[in-house]
Amino acid sequence: MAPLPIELPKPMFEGTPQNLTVPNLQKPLGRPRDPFLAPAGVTNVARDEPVASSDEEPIIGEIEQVTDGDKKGAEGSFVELGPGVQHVTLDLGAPHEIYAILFWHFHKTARVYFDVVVQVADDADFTKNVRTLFNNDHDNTSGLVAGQDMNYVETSEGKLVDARGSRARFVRLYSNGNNANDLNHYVEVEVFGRPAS
Ligand SMILES: [Ca+2]
Ligand SMILES: [Ca+2]
Repeated sequence: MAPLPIELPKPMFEGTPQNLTVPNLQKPLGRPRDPFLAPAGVTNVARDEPVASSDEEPIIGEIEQVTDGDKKGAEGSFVELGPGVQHVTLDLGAPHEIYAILFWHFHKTARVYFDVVVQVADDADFTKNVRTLFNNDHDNTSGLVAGQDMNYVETSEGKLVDARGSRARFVRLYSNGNNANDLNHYVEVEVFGRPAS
């Protein structure tokens, strides 16, 4: 086992604001995230892989920015999807053993994105062998299934979800606006894994 080779973007703000009035909000750790251990040799297998979206005509930017390797928080480094429930689906091209999914919706300012759900599946339409790895839609607004995970504040560290070695080709992330507006954003999604044997 070895720590994931995570490369973080430059922070856009210091600390974590305490004045966010969001229910069920995870308390900030107050220090860098602990290293995440996975089998040695696991890398980001999502880089430059194709992405589909429920909003194929983003308001700002291009869907391809989800996996282009640019993780900067600045204007021009995120794609903006329309209001309400939207999702992006990454195609890894072949089945992989997935150990972690790391994603940044937006980290220019501190925000909380709502109804964040992360799933993996064997098919692009998410009908075969769907597994939910993270879900903070506690009241099932999105109609997938109610989740138990907490809301969290976006930072330059991104959100890391333990995928526990799940075998899958497709990764999907849902969101439903954020505490600043109804829109949905992605700076980058990384999938740490290796080809399934
Ligand atoms: Ca990007
Ligand atoms: Ca909800």
